[in-house]
Amino acid sequence: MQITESTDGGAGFVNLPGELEQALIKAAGALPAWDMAGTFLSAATIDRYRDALASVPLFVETAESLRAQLRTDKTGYAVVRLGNVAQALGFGDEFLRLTTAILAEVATPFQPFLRWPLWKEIGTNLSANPGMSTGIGYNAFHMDLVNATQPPDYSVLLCVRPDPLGAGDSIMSDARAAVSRLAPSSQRLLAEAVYRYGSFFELEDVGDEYRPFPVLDGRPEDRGFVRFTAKMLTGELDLSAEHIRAAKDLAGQLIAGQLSFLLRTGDFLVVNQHKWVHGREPLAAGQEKVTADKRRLLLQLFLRDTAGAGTGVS
Ligand SMILES: O=C(O)CCC(=O)C(=O)O
Ligand SMILES: [Fe+2]
Repeated sequence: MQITESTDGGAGFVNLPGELEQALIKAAGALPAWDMAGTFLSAATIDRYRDALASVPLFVETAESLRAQLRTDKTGYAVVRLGNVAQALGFGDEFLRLTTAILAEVATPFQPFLRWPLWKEIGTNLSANPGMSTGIGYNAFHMDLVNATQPPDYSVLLCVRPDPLGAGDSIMSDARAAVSRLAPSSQRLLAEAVYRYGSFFELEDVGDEYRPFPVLDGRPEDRGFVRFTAKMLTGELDLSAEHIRAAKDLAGQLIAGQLSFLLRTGDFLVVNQHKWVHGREPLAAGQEKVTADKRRLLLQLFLRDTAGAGTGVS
C-alpha cells in the first residue's frame, strides 16, 4: 500500500491562516540574531523569541497545536507550509530566525555536528554516493544519528529549493506500525544488539557511539527508538543470515506503509524520530544540466526534547 499525499489534505500538513502569515512576516524583522550555548540555542534567545512572538495573534495556539501534533501518540510529524512567508522574506536571517523561533516552541534547537552551523546545508552533490544525504539517488529509510545512544528527538528539514526537475519526494514510514506487522521471531532478532552503522566523530550532545546496537530497545514509544537505517543493509554485512533477514523484513514493512509528498519552497518537515523514519526518492535524471545554484537545497536542524524525562539509552 502506498499513500501519496500530494495535496494539502494530509494529516501532517499545517497551513497557516493568512492573518498569521502576515503577522509573522512583520514580526520576523524584530527577532534578534541567536546565541548558542554549546550546541544548543541559548535559553536567553529562546526567551527573547518567545516574548517577540507571544503577542502575534494566533501564534501561541498554533505553536501549542504543532507541539501536540508531533507527539508519538498523535501524528508524530508535521509539514509546516511557510511558502508565502518565505516568498515575502527570502531565505536570509529574518526567515531563519522566524523558523528557529517557531521550532523552539516544539523543543530545543541544536546542532550535534560540531563542524556545522545550527542550520546545516543539504545540497545536491553529483559526485557524492547516490544513496547518501547529498547524493542524487534513492535515500533509503533511516533515522538520523542512528548509531548514537541519544539520537535527536526530532529531525527538521527546511526546503529552500525543491528539485527543479520535479522529483525527490520525501518518504516517511511509521516505524512502530511497521514493527507491529513483523513476526515475533523477527522482533526478537531485532532486539539483539548486533547491528552496526556508520562513523561517529565530531558529535556533541547525542550521547556515545552505539555499536553494536539493537534495532528495538524495548523502551516506551516516547523514549525509545526503532534504531534503523536501510543503508546498513548494503555491502558486506557482518551479521548472521537470520539477523539480515529480520532487518530486511522491517525494511519491506517500512516500504509497504510509506507516505510520500513533495516538499515545496518554504515547507519544513519535522519528524518525531521516536516514531517515524524518513528518506527521499531519487532526484530526476539530468541533474548535470542544472547549474549548481539551481539544484535542490534543504537546511537541516535537530531538536532536543529537554522537557521530557530523557531519551535514548542512558
Ligand atoms: O534529502 C532529503 O530529503 C532527506 C535528507 C536526509 O534525510 C538526511 O540528510 O539525513
Ligand atoms: Fe535523514
